[in-house]
Amino acid sequence: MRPFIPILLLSALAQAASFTYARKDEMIPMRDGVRLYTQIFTPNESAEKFPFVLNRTPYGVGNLDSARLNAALPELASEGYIFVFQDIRGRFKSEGQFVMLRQPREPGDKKAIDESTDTYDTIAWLLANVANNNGRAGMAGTSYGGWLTVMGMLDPHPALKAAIPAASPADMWIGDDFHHNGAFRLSYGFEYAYMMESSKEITDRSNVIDRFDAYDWYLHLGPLSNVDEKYLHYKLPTWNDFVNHPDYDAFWKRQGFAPWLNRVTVPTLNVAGWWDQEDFYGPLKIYELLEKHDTANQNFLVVGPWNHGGWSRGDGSKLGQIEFASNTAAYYRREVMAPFFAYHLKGKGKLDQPEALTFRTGSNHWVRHDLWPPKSDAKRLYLRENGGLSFDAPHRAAAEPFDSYVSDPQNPVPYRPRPIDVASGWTTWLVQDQRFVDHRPDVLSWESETLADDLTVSGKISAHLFASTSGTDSDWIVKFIDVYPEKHDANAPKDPKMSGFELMIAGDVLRGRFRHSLEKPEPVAPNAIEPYQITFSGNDHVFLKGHRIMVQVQSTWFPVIDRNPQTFVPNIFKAKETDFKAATQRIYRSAQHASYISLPVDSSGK
Ligand code: PG9
Repeated sequence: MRPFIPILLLSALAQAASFTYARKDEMIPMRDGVRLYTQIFTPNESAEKFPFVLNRTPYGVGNLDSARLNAALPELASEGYIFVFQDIRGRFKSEGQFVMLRQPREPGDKKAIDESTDTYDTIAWLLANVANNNGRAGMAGTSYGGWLTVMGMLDPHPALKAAIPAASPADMWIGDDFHHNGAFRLSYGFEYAYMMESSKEITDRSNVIDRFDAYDWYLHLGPLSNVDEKYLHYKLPTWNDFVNHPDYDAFWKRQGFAPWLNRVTVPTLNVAGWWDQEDFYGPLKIYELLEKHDTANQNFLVVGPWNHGGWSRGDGSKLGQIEFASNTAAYYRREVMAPFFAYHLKGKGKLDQPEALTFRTGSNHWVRHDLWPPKSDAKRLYLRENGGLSFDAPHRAAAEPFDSYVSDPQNPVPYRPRPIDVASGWTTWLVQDQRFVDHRPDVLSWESETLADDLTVSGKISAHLFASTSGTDSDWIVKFIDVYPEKHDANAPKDPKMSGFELMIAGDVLRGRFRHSLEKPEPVAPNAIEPYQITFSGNDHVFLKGHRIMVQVQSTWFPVIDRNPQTFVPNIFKAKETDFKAATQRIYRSAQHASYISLPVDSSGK
């Protein structure tokens, strides 16, 4: 896990600096008297007036100097900005109290503070107290910093003229760091709460995770109630929130952005990575919510082949073993991010920003869209007999065909190969070759014939299962996979080590108890056939000629997702050891109950 990007944007590509920067540290007062620690870097040998670029963080602003700033942010530093880095309330050197993703204040409450008012007050202070500013400010940040950027946009200071929120979470219960469709992201949620709330700074999680294989550690932990009993002792606010809010209640809804993003206040460039292991739902959702109100065409989307923060460091030519044939991250920083700020903050250049710019994986090129998701034809890919996948629907038959497996919470499917080292592997697990579980008896796979032509999928893929469980609750995990050709095939990969590689293009979990309502979980009747649907956030991918398509279904993904006891209990955080039971799962593939994947097929030939 690498849950934080300590500064705004990190880049390995230092380029010649054209400015040196003088640093000044300030304690900036907020409207309630709390003072926030802020480092301000001003270009020091120019008469020109500069805009601010503000980055606010809970991870500590660090200790930059001019040379390191130039090396870390070459594309912006060489242009000349006044860079401002700030510790948010209650973190590191700032005063006040930290609240995890502090909920936005009630509209109209003039006395309340939130991250939006702290941003406003900071910008007001900067304008009044920093010489040579041009009266404009931009904001940028990744993940928590992206979320803080969106908060700054809610009720913005009039000087805020552009925002680049990257990988901002939008809803921690539906699709970002802490839960996915109601299933708890155990390893992330536990470790993050521990690291962030044990002290004002970051606490090392290896203080608690004392086995090298985190899979083993979490399995030995047993039911989630042991987290408080053995380690946290009811002292961490975020863990207490997890336990006290197991369903999609007012707490999670209020923390999510949906009610607040009801106008586009500043030009906004939303940035996301296809293989972001933390917050991929968020940026696409924020773009979608803002887009409904974007009458002045100021809301844009960029998605590249990146993991969490991958746009901000390195060249982006490769992720894990997957190669992209160009320097995608460097391209984004140079051709998209830098011109966006230069145009809006300095009035420089022309803006050539399409509505959505996505890197089409598989064929490896950038595509400009007028609309996201683009118009497409929904095509159904059916789960068929003998582990087949086909665009032809199953025929009607007297018996109900299905495939079956036993899901055992005592032996959950690992989400990445063991040993799961908390210090490495997290950032690339989504591009891990899925062959490591392919033949487990509790992971079912269906595979298409070899594709005779390229198949382009652009937009939202969704999985539609008809399934039953012998238990009374169950998780359904669906992985949608691009299978590379074998080494002797006509279209064999150039690198023989990639032969037969199983690359996950989309994967997610649905906790069965929430199939009808996210607010009110319901038990499942044992062995009853029920429909389950997972809608993935988005893709732009070409399954190349010679490749095959695979779907995998399983019911555990451990420890990234906590174990469903498979026996319905009102609150899984309070389940007992004896509630965890093996269950027999069936995935149906009859004409009456045809399980399929819906694909947004793009035949435009872009
Ligand atoms: N994914 C991290 C996070 C964001 C917001 C809340 C909790 C965690 C991060 O990288 O900042």
